[in-house]
Amino acid sequence: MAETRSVCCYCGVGCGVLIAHDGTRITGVRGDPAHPANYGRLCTKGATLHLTAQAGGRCLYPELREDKAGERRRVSWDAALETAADRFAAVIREHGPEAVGIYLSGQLSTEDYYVFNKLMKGLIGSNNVDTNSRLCMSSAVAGYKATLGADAPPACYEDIDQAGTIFIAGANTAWAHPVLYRRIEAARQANPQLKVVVVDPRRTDTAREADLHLAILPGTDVALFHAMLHVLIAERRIDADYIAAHTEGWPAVRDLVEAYAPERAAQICGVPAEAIVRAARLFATGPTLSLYCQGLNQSSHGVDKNAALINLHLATGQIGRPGCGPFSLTGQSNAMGGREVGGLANLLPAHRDLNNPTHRAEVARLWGVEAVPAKPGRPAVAMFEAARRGEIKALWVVCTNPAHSLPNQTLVREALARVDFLIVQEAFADTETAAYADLLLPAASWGEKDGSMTNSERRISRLRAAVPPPGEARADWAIAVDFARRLEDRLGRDRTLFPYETAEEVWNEHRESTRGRDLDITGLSYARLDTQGPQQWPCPEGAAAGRARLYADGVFPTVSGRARFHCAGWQPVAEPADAEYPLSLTTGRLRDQWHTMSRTGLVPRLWGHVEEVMLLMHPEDMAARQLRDGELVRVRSRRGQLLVRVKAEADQRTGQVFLPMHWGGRFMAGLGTNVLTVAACDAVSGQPELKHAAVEVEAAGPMHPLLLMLRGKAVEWLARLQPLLGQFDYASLGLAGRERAVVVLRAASTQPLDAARLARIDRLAGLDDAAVMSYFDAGSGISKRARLDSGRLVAVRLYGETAAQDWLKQCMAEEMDVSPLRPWLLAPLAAPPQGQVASGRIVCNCKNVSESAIRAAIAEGADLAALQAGLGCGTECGSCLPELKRLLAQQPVPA
Ligand SMILES: Nc1nc2c(c(=O)[nH]1)N[C@H]1C(S)=C(S)[C@@H](COP(=O)(O)OP(=O)(O)OC[C@H]3O[C@@H](n4cnc5c(=O)[nH]c(N)nc54)[C@H](O)[C@@H]3O)O[C@H]1N2
Ligand SMILES: Nc1nc2c(c(=O)[nH]1)N[C@H]1C(S)=C(S)[C@@H](COP(=O)(O)OP(=O)(O)OC[C@H]3O[C@@H](n4cnc5c(=O)[nH]c(N)nc54)[C@H](O)[C@@H]3O)O[C@H]1N2
Ligand code: SF4
Ligand SMILES: [Mo]
Repeated sequence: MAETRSVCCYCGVGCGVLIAHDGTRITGVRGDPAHPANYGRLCTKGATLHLTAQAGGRCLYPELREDKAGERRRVSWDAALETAADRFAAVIREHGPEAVGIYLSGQLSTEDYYVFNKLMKGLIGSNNVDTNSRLCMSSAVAGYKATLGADAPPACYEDIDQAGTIFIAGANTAWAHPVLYRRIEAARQANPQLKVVVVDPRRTDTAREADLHLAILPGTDVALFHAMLHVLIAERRIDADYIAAHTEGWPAVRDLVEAYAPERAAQICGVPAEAIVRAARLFATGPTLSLYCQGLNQSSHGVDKNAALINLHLATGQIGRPGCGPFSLTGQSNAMGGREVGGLANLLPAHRDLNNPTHRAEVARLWGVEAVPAKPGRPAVAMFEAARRGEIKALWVVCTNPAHSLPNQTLVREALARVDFLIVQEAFADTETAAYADLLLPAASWGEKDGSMTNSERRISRLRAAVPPPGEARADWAIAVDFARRLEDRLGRDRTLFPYETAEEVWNEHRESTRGRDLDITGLSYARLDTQGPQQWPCPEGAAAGRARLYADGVFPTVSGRARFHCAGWQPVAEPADAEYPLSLTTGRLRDQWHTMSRTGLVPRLWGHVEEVMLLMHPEDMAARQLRDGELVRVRSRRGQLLVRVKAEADQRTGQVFLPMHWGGRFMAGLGTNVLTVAACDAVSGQPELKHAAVEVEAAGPMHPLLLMLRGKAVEWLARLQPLLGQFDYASLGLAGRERAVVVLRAASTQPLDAARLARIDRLAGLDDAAVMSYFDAGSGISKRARLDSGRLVAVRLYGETAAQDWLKQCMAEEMDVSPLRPWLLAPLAAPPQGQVASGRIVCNCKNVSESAIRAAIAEGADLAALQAGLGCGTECGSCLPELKRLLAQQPVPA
């Protein structure tokens, strides 16, 4: 057994991990005590990474579909890449370099990113390379550049410990950046004076714990920030010296915010004027560290939102000092690295700009090519729109799942179907996008590849391979290099641009590109990262260490050396709610799932927190529509519709509903959450408004429910049940259990299922022989089946009535001997008569503690310490601490 040091592949916190393995198999994972991002901590997702590595479901071999109507078949790597190079070369020759596109991901390593970017801009000769960071960080990038002059978060994690006010805007840090949130909790304990302000339309776990929560109306952040500046000016809380010495553009902004008196902003934002004033005062008291994420970025005015918040920091001089600064939290593990190498359609390596001729010339010289094309490529949404129009004929999707995550899925699916040649380079086989691939290329993934990633605080960590990749999977950069050399042949060039044999060689070239730039890392090397651990940029040659904070000297990387105030008024969302679609839909993350669930969706215990997709809605909005808690509803937008269960949630404001982003066509019937969302983008950053769409919700009407539960290997059952989803109006696939999985299909249809269809389902589930328990009532149509193996339930199918689903699921998950319960297994009972109670939803994942156990202990007078001591919950990763406190507080929630 051995341990290999690497980093978590999920979020931008960038936690260090120690991967336990035997050289061929990953057996465990723990937080790296020496890593400065987490000092040994991990959240629920990081702590279960080894389970995702063991789950199976991987892409193992290249697969090629010769013609669109046919099936994909296994081919050799050589055949796969020869075909790919032929097809790309043919499109380039016939239709020009702009007829091909590459769509990358912030979860690739810096080295992967570097090679793909060079392949498109240096060899193919267009800039049609973009990434899912367009959906995630592009407004933050543009916001930084518009104000501070460069795309660099100026603060660091240590600032959390030193802040006087933490201003969290549009971020649910408790769920989306949990290990950072643990650090905020620790800072509050150490400093009771520390104040936390949260700006979020929803009362999230993050908002609930704040000293001040501003539940603003969606999309009104700019008005709020301007009003805060208005208050700061009126109360003389600005730093006039800092403004005079280090900024430009102040008079225009000062005049602009005159119109944003708190009383007026209160009307726009839907929060009391006094709350705005209080927020402004806390901001000025400081030192204020702002943490922000998708509530600002995913907006048709995302750049204005980012920049208006940065204005507040400039006006109060709160930047470049300990404990303060505008700190954009990055979403994915290596969104930062992608930005460093310029892996977006409008950027070039080392924070260079495509529209700057000097920058283009520098990059061309560095790469040894004649020129880098001047015309910007297509950003993500536009790339898929072009594909749908037939303008992009060959498309290569790497490490992202656009058939789930892009807005307006109906159009995205049409685009994927229309492309002449689609390459999907994936680690997992069954994603929504992989289904469309003409060529599926198996990628090595977490724990199997070498390279580097940069986290939110500009800290570069090494990714290290613990085990070899499964099957014939290969590292992403190596696949790109192999392809690129073959394309060089076909385009009549020598094989010169891609000489790399190792990730380190790629990284060294990237390092050279940063020389003299704001992110200069010429002082670093793989060897230094290996011996001294993760390092922050910049770290130029000769530097003893990287720089923790930027702009301490008040000099900014702009032409004048001054930071620029950004002057733009508030504007409404792209698709305001109206009479026809009166509700505002927002979408976002759950604590224990990662994006499109290709990884987390395979781990039973990560389903314990939320088992089924739910639309969260305020009880008053439900009452107005005569909806009952838990009933199936139809959510409609101008672009599509979806059937989901509705859940009463007083933490929503009236007029607003929330859907998690995690369910797509693989885990539910239909195209998932993004069938509803709108592709309206920020005019500057190109980032779509995933945080707001106008919808209406209505009862789905009477339905015939079906429940199918199967014990066994999760990936196998998921793959077999997936084709059933489309046969129902509503269907949601999920897992339960802990060591052994129970796969659960919850479905319903408006028309009754005929006997033949039920029989087919029973056959698929192994419930079709004489040995099964069976119940059928011809009058009601209710029919049920169950199979026992040594007294344990291995398969259950209920149709027409599903009252017993929770306790049956519990019996299966716990592999309980149900022989004594035999007479009741198929009865319409919400609980078995012997008082055996289902433990229900799991709150603490690490210690497997259910909500009902926690509630019972609280009823007996337990406080947090007693819960931790008695049940063990909240003692390991801490991700459930906010929820434990919420259950303890139990205060009635005002509407
Ligand atoms: N568990 C988990 N963690 C993750 C991820 C995951 O999939 N799962 N993904 C990672 C990635 S890539 C990202 S980008 C981050 C995202 O991290 P976050 O941005 O923190 O998470 P979200 O849930 O997308 O959205 C944050 C909040 O924005 C609020 N919001 C909506 N509209 C507005 C608005 O107009 N103004 C304001 N102020 N707030 C608004 C929503 O109510 C929501 O609570 O999470 C990262 N971490
Ligand atoms: N409605 C709505 N939609 C959203 C959002 C939202 O808040 N609301 N958020 C947006 C944001 S911020 C983001 S970041 C995107 C995320 O959206 P996606 O990028 O589409 O989501 P992931 O599931 O992370 O996709 C990553 C894919 O890469 C695969 N993979 C994992 N490791 C490797 C590897 O090493 N190599 C390769 N080649 N493949 C690998 C995984 O199996 C997975 O299928 O979603 C966006 N979409
Ligand atoms: S906070 Fe969780 S998901 Fe993010 S890097 Fe750390 S362990 Fe991974
Ligand atoms: Mo993201």
